[in-house]
Amino acid sequence: MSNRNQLVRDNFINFVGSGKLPTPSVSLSPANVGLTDTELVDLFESQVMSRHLDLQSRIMQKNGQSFYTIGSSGHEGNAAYAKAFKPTDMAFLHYRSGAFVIQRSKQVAGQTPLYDMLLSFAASQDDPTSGGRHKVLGSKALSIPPQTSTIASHLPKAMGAAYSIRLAKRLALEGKIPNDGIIVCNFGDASSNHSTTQGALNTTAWAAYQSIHMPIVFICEDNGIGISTSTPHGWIAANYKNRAGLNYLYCDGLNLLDTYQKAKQAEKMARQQGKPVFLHMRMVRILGHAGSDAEFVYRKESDIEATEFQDPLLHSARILLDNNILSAQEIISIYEGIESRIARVAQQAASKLKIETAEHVKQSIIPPTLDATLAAQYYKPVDEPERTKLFAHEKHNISKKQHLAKLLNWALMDLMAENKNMVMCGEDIGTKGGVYNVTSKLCERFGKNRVINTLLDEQSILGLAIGMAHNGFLPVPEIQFLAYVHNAEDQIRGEAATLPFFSNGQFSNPMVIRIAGLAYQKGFGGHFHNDNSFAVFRDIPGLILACPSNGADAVEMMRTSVKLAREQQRLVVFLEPIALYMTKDLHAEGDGLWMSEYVTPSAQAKFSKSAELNQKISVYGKGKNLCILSYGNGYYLSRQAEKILTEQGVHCRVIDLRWLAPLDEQGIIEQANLCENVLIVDECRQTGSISEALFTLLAESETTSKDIKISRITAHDSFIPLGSAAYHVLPSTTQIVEEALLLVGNKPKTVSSKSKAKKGKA
Ligand SMILES: Cc1ncc(C[n+]2csc(CCOP(=O)(O)OP(=O)(O)O)c2C)c(N)n1
Ligand SMILES: [Mg+2]
Repeated sequence: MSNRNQLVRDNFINFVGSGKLPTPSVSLSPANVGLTDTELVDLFESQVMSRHLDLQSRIMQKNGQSFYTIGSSGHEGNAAYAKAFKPTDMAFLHYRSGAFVIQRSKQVAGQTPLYDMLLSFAASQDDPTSGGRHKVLGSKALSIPPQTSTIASHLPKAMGAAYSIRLAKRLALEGKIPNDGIIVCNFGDASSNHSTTQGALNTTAWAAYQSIHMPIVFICEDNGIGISTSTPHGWIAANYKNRAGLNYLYCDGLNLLDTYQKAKQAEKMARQQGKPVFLHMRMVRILGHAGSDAEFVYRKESDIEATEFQDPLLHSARILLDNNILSAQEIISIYEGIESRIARVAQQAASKLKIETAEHVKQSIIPPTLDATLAAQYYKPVDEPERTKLFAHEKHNISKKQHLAKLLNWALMDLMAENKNMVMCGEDIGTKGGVYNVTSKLCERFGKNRVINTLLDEQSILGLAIGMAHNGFLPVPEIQFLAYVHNAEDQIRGEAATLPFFSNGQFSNPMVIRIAGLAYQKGFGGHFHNDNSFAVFRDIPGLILACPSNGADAVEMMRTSVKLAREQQRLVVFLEPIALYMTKDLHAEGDGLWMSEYVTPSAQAKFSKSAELNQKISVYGKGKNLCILSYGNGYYLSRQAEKILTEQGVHCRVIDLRWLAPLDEQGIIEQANLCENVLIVDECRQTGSISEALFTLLAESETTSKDIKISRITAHDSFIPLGSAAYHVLPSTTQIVEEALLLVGNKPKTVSSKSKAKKGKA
């Protein structure tokens, strides 16, 4: 043990032995706050366990047996509020919550928190939380979804989970969180400055301000510092004391009695009145930020010593002594007894198997398929009389061909009717029906509880969806434009996508995230409404990315996406090409070739059961001269090009990739192998676009025919300007024709050299 760790460990024994103990800031007795002597000793034991786990993790790290030493020292007071809440109150936790987890585990039979945490320090595959993938605090039995390292990113989902509790009741659904449950969510003082925290608190307060039931207790564990950066004195109180919609309480987190009392008050306010509480808790940080943190570089030794003297364990010892509950010797023997017990268990934990293969690491990237009965809990096909009512407003249109936006709207109408736990949320999706009418009439049919018009904050929209998914909903959030997902992408990348991985598949947050995007809007809107990059989704393990190019596919693919979420707990991003929403024609005005008839759910089910989970490419044409690989707008342009090429004697097949992650690799290679040439048409930027993956796939695959020539057309590495200038940086039908003719060896007839896009050749 390093000097400082040893010193903190020894100080406790010496100070308790000599009676040199810190002065309490409040004078309370256990009876005042409703705690018995035994309960107080029990809380103290949880604190000591948490402390010795921290010290042990550093011993293990020195021996090469542990790999993550951020601890809870100084924050052990969170044991007291763990006791104030029910173990079924879902808790989204800051990383300094060791004592909380230990205390909560005492409220649930059969728990072994010390062994479990030591297994996680040792990254053993027996670690019951993450299976050895990360040291995370979490437990299915304790209703604690594991949290990753990103500070503040758990607040939006905590807010969403809180909102979902009363929503479940209103919709008569049996949520995973009990109806009278509340949400507990703690975080640090420095984390409170993060925009993610601000967003989640603001959304909570915004809802509460309108008297919406938000049963949540946010606990700011204020130790006055974030790594090396001090929080201005008084900042947290000044900032949150008078915040509209939030109820501020303060407690001395070093004092178990004060903490328990205020936590009980907070609990009551949240549970009985459905009001959100901001519980500000004074803490200290002991043993530095983490094992590797050389605190003396940025703090004076006298400050460090003064902080160490405010050790919450010393404060607890004082309460036990002052109230004649334990003697100094009894306190010390609890301290030493727990220390040696943890050392023994640590040896056992360190000897347990680690993860030994890449396959094993990856096992929980994709969550397990849900038990069929559970998956069907809220699913029921809709009978014809009900559908007739549902579509009464469209009775004159329903049998006519329609464009993508309308068909998708109808598919959502049917899906909402079939899946009672499906809830949509997003900006302007309510009575307005969304910016492009895709959610038109849904709010009217299903009500404001199921089509939630949110405030303007993408992190909150996604957090709301994740939180609802934790409570058994099937959320379909909408991000209004692709460019606006980026300020919230961590909710998808760092939170939703990683949850099964870090929980060894025990937790999941299935959902379908609808995002309107891509370019070609006739020069309108400029870059942020024509964003042509989805690279941000392509490298997220386990995420499914769908992109339909036409209405018929949009209907089938949306049904598949919802089914993937409902039955396989999958996270799906559904990218909708805005420019094709209202497109009706393909080759000439009035030809109506880009419209389709609406296939009813029962008609689709008749095709075959597996067709519903079809994640394959689609193939148009049987030509062998050229295989065009594309998607979205690029596919639409390629279909135009195909007609021109056929007229010039070049016979094509045009592939719509449809599912951009994972790619239907086998289907792509099979089609490519049937042709002499392959042209990839990618409407996204050259760098980071899926054309890179397609080129690599064809180049790397041993099954790709050696004789195929491959070329690609992409957009320029540029943002999209307004007006006709947009088309200078985007692929066009003319370019596709030109490149195709060059590739197959025919001389191009119509070439527009100035709009030639970037391309690569194999
Ligand atoms: C989004 C994000 N930025 C930076 C970090 C690196 N980091 C980890 S902890 C921390 C300080 C957090 O301080 P505070 O919220 O006060 O919690 P404390 O460690 O004091 O309990 C920082 C900057 C991170 N984990 N996440
Ligand atoms: Mg702090």
